[in-house]
Amino acid sequence: MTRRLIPAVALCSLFVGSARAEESRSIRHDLRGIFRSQDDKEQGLLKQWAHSAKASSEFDGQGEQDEEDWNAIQACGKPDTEEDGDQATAWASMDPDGGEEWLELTYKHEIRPARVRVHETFNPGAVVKIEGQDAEKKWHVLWKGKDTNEESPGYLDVSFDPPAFATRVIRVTLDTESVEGWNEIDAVQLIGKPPAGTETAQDKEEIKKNILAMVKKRLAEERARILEQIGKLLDEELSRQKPADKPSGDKPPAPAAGDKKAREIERKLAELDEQRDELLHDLRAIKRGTEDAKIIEDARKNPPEDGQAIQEEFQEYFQAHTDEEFKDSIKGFKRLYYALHDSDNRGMRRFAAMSAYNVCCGYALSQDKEQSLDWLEISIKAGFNSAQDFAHMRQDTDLDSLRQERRYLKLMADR
Ligand SMILES: [Ca+2]
Ligand SMILES: [Ca+2]
Repeated sequence: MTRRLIPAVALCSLFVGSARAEESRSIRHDLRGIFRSQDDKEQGLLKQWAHSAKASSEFDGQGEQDEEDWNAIQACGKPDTEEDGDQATAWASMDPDGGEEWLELTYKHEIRPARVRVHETFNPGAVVKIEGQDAEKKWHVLWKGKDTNEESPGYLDVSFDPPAFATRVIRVTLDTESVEGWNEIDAVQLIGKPPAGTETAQDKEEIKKNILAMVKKRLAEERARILEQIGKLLDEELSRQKPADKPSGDKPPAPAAGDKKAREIERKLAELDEQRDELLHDLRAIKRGTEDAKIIEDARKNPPEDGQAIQEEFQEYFQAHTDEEFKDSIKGFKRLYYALHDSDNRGMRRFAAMSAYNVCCGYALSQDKEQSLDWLEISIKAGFNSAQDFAHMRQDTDLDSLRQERRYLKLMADR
């Protein structure tokens, strides 16, 4: 639930307040597209080709062929029979019209089947039933009916309501007498939902990563497009200006107009930089929420018990920081920050702000400037912002790598 809500809500808010309402709308529209395709993938329906198979009978070839020709194993993997006909890369039963025959397929991942696609490559139309096997090895009918596929190669493609059980094994039954000649099957795709609760944290991380990557790409494109537009506007303006300047040829050219233009463009560029910073800022906040999820949960479930415990933890993480064990110190200080930052107690909030500042230092010394600046901002917002605190930041050698950064200078301005 949250995995869809968090990015969707946060990303929509990214564009609120932007002066470029039209463009925001278009970006939002594209983002919705991105989310929809991501949703399909999520709901989606895992698609698999079989990795092993057996059958009621197999055409044994007569003499010279490869042993595996026409065997059930030929129905494993992706389709590899591209032309209609009696091809050894598809499964064929022993007899062409020997009554009921079945092909049993096993897949790598257990899913709740929702759709099956049978790639038929010779005399199609003989499939009459598709079943799934439950945990007790009982067969349940998933689909039963008339195979309406008339194309070869072609697919019998059937969808149905997923059963309650998940399975890796399905069985395709054919009435080989119903369609004359060998009824050959090249491959069978099983499509279905992974059973609830089997998605791993890694899957979620992967999904989030994909969304962020797509959004970042989209934002970069958008920015390039806006810059290009401004460039064009600039060209237009400048070419329009020349004839206007000529009549007043006696006088020195009026620098005021040009200056004004240049200033206007500089202002627009600064505005774009500002917007970009805001967007990246929000994106990093989303990412941070995911990356720190475990720490946040730990802080919520097992917060330090009392002032004494806080002091001790703080000391421990500070020691790690001094020992340049930044991974540990960052994790620890984040834990304290998340545990204490919304406390009612001022003293506790002070610890939270100092912890956030120490996270910033840890990142700065690990050469992660972006995260460091994020945490500097967090610490300032959390209350690490007295005149004394700012004096400390200016002198703290931990932050030396940040001194020339635009965001740093901005945070320090007017302090
Ligand atoms: Ca037949
Ligand atoms: Ca095949």
